[in-house]
Amino acid sequence: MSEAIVEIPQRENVPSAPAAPGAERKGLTKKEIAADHPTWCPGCGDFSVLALYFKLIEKRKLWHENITTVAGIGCSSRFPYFVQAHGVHYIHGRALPFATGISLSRPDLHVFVFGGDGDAFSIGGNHFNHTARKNIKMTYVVMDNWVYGLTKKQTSPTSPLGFKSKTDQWGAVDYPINPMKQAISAGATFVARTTSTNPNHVLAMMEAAMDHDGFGFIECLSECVEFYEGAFDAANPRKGGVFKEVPKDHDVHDELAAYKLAGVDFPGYFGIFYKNNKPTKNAKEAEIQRGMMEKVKGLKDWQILQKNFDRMK
Ligand SMILES: Cc1ncc(C[n+]2csc(CCOP(=O)(O)OP(=O)(O)O)c2C)c(N)n1
Ligand code: SF4
Ligand SMILES: [Mg+2]
Repeated sequence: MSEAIVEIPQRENVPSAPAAPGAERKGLTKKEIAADHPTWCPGCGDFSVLALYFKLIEKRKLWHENITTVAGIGCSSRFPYFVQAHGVHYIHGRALPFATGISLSRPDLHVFVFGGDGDAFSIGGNHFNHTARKNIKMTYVVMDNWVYGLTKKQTSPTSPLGFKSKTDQWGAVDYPINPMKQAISAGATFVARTTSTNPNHVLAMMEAAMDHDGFGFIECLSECVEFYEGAFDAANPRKGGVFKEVPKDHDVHDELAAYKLAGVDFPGYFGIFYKNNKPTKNAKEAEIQRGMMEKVKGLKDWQILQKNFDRMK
C-alpha cells in the first residue's frame, strides 16, 4: 500500500465492539446512552422509538464510538440530541446524503438515520430515492405521523385526503404518497413497516434492518398527539384497532408481492415486506479502491498526483 492512501477497513455486517485485548466490555446502560431529556410533547409516539433505539444499543452491545445517529429537521429529527453518542442534526431533508458520506467513509460504523415524513418524502424526497437505488448501507427509520409536527400542522406528503391543516383548511386535496411503495420501487433492499405502539415489533424491525447489508428502510407510524391525535388508532388494538402482521406465507424476496402488500388499505400490514441481497455501493466502492491501491502500490503521493494529471491531459 502506498503511504499516500489510508486503508479502508472491511465492513462487518454487524458493528463489533473493539474490546481491549483480553478485556470484556460491558454493554452500555440506558443511563449511559441517554443525553438530554426529550423535548417532545407528552404522549408523542417518538418517545417509544427513542426508548427502543436505546434498547437496541443495549442489546446489541454497541459502544459510544460505534453509534452514529443522523437526522434532518423536524420533531422526530431532534432524535440525535437525545442520544449520548456521535450524531448529527443536519439540514432539513439532507440527512441521507450526510449519512451516505459517513457510511461510505467509515465502514466500521453502522449508521442510523431517524426523521419525519416531511423530511423524508417532501424536501428530502429526491435524496430518499437516490440513497435507496444506490443501496447505501444504513438503517433509515421514518417516524411517520402524517403531518408536519415541528412547524405546527401543515399537510405532509403522507397526510390522507381531506386532512385539515394550516395549509389545507378545507382538507387536503393532494393524493398522499405510499412510503412502502415508494421505497420498494426506488430500490430499497430492506423495507419494513411498524408502529410505535408495538414496542417489541419496533425493536425486531430495527434489529432486522441493522443486520441487513444494504439500505434498510422502516416506516414507523408514530402519533403526533398535538396535531394529529388518533391518526393510527385503527392500527392499535388498545384503541379498538387491529395490528395485522405480514402473512406467514408472504415471500419477502418477491417484489411484486411486497408492492401489493403495500397497497392494502390502512391500517394494512406490519412486518418485513421486502428484502433483496444485492451488493451495496459500499462494497462496490471498496472493490474499486482495492484495485486502485494495487495499481499505485509503492508510489509516492506526488507520483500518484502526476499520474492523475497525465491521465487528464
Ligand atoms: C429548508 C427548510 N424548509 C423548511 C423548514 C421548516 N420546517 C422545519 S421542520 C419541517 C417539517 C417537519 O415535518 P416532518 O419531517 O414530518 O417532522 P415532524 O416534525 O412531523 O416529526 C419544516 C417544513 C426548514 N427548517 N428548512
Ligand atoms: S408536535 Fe407532535 S410530533 Fe412534535 S413533539 Fe409534539 S406530539 Fe410529537
Ligand atoms: Mg411528520
